[in-house]
Amino acid sequence: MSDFERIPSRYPVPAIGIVHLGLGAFHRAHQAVYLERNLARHGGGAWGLCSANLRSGRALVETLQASGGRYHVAEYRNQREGVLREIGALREVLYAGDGGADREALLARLADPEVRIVTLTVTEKGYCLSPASGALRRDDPGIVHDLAEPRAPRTAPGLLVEGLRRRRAAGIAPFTVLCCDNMPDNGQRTRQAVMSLAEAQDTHLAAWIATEVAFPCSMVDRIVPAMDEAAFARLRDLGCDDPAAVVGEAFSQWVIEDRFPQGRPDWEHEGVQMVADVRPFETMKLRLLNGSHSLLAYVGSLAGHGTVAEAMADRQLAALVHRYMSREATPTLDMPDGVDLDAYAEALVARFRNDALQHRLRQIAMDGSQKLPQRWLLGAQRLLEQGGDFSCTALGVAAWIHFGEGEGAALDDPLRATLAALPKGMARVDAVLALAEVFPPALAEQAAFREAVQRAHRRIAEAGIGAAIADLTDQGV
Ligand code: NAI
Ligand code: CS2
Repeated sequence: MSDFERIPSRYPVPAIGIVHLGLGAFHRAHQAVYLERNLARHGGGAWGLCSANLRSGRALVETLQASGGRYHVAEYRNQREGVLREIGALREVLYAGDGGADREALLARLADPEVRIVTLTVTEKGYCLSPASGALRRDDPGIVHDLAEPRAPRTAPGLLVEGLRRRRAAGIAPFTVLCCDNMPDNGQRTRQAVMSLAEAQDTHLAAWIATEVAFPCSMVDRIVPAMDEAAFARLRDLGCDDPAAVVGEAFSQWVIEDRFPQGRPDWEHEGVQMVADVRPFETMKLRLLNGSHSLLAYVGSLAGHGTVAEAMADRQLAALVHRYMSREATPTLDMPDGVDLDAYAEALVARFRNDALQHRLRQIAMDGSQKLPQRWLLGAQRLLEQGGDFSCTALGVAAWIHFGEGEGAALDDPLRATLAALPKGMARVDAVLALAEVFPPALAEQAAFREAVQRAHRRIAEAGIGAAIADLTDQGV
């Protein structure tokens, strides 16, 4: 017997004050939910959403256009309890891919003076930045296009630049750019992409952006697995037959740097934390939550598991995560007074064990080249400096290398072609570590790091992933 609180969306149609790029599952289950609750409390208001997909998800856009932007979010506390929330915050839904008509509508919306914030969840690869350095990848096909045709951009950075150019030309104040992707210093990385593109086309525009546009950082957190048929079936059991619905955990957190010159919703009342410096919260989450997620994704996949909850039910993997959290992530964090990292880690373990969510390891394994720097490698550099242990991180990197070799050309990663061309077997380790856009040379050239990854890779090849895990967990944690 399930016990779900049902919350309808009932308030006067709000004005559109925010444009979102990247209408994916997480946007629908996180930012849109905070805005829904804010709009409901205000009885409408100025912060309605125009949300757009730029390159995929046309069918979802058409589904939401047919429903007037309405869809449902199921927030699972456990298998039987939660909240089923109707979302009415999406006032406009656009598909700007394939050079469609919606791209001009999106650009017009970006130039609308009523729009004062642009948020993004376009995945780590959507910013066209080198994961290790944060520099714009000028060889990215989308960037090549946008440099040649800046008035008809395809990439998220290109759309931001053209929207800002139109506002400047019309004497309209800029919008604030709020990145909601899992990147370190995500506001500054977004700024880096925008500035690099703007400088290439108009130094006066670039100078205006540099002085007038705010790019606050944010830490975002809610586990939102990709939908599958089983998830839709469980929603139908709740009486919710909605092809645009998403599911997530009950937990949700949003920590935002409070820099919004053109104003923002008073979303603190919905639990958003407005702070001066997001970085400690962002690093904590990226290394403890996301670093553990990626460890489970690669080691757990090699061990034959399919979901996070299944992997955490494996005693050895749970012990590996505990060792990684306590010995390798936590020692690299500098937190403000009052933050209890042990309690945060314990809460993460409980969240990972939530079997109401079918969070597939393969989804987390996606785009590893874009994720590992902020989840493991920056921490490993810190551990090396302080003489710390990084055995779990080395095992994770070795497992990622084995996982990628096994996937071959089917690897879901922007560097799939580069990785597929690398040698197989032991020679692959040095070749992968030599990828400077993923592994900072300062780390890859450290013999202690390189040899630890080589040892772990060899152990997996010769004795199997179970033995490699046991080497670390049977030592006790
Ligand atoms: P999703 O697959 O449902 O949506 C991905 C979105 O990114 C889609 O709108 C897609 O069109 C867009 N996209 C992908 N590649 C792009 C590119 N190169 N340029 C422009 N747009 C691109 O994935 P989901 O769950 O919405 O996650 C998206 C991002 O949200 C993640 O990469 C992460 O940064 C962040 N996030 C996700 C969480 C989750 O549990 N799903 C939790 C916290 C953050
Ligand atoms: C996951 C994240 O897919 C992944 O890489 O680690 O999307 C994770 O679910 C979120 O960051 C949780 O907030």
